[in-house]
Amino acid sequence: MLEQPVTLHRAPRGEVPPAGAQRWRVDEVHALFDLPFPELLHRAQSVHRENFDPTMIEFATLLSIKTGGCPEDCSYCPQAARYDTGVEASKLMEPAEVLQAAQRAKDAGATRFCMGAAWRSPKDRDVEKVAELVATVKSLGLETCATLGMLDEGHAQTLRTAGLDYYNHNLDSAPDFYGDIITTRDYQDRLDTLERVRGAGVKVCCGGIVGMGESRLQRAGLIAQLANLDPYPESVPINNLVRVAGTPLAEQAPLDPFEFVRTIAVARITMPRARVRLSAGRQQMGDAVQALCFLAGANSIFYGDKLLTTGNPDTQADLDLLARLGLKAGQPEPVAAA
Ligand code: SAM
Ligand code: DTB
Ligand code: SF4
Repeated sequence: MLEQPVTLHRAPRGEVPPAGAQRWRVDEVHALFDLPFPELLHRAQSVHRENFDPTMIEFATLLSIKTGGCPEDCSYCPQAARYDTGVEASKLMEPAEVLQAAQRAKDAGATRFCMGAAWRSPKDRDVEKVAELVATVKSLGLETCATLGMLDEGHAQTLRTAGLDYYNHNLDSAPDFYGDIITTRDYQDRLDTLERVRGAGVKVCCGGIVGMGESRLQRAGLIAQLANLDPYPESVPINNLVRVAGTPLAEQAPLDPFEFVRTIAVARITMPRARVRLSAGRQQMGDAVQALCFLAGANSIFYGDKLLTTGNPDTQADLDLLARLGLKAGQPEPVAAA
């Protein structure tokens, strides 16, 4: 029998956790990352089964409703105006075009539709227009999600009223690595937006990117931040860096794929009832690694031939992969607590 030194769900020394919150210390999360691979996967799969039908995978389709020309300096991002990536800036899409794309996504089997805009933060009139898009997409019976940058007071409420189910705003990295990646806004700005989203009654979709040159301890730091949000996000996208020519991270050495799988497993263990999404980077990943991610507790993917500006596996390849693995597309809902 292996020694099992990792204690789950402990409060930080000397602190009483708020009611309902499960506090994770970074060293506890790091200890999960350090477990032998089969042990980590076994734990993650057990947690997954306790909380979800482990054969059900969410299909979320992305649409870039406003591409490129962004004033921010996120080192990974092809849409930052300051990097020469070949992405052309475009205006906000018209409702009829978005409706068509959402209908196509629905017909192809998606249940969630996420609209992304390359803004630092939207203006009031942008939010009004996106609210119209949200209502249009919602009328098709799809779950709606938007990612528009930082939100002001009132913006989240307007979107909620229009029918927004989720707002995506990622923490992206551990706090102590963040400054190496982005300088034009800080970690606290992100936390503030997440609080406004929560406050408006919109569900939170929040995750990060791995493979940007961070250490394992910093990956643990990112997961601890996410897991300690109170409550933790309903939806957690884990992105593997897509290395885009022209961005400062274009030449970053790829992350060991098993380390990506470990990140998914640790997210599942620390956020047992979240939808954990195997997000950007699938096109570069291979089927076997994706299968390991599902085993590690991923129960959502971005589905559609494109992410925002970069590629994603063809829809048919994903349908084939699910069939080969005996998985089914649907909306994973946490099972009732025993
Ligand atoms: N502009 C808004 C913002 O930054 O919040 C919304 C769109 S932004 C493209 C959404 C997320 O996409 C980022 O927070 C980041 O996690 C992810 N992302 C962007 N470029 C990526 C890349 N090259 N590889 C992996 N994930 C990426
Ligand atoms: C998220 O966490 N990943 C998505 C979505 N939320 C908006 C975006 C991935 C973008 C990958 C690079 C691109 O296609 O531009
Ligand atoms: Fe702009 Fe968002 Fe890209 Fe950062 S991640 S450069 S804010 S589009």
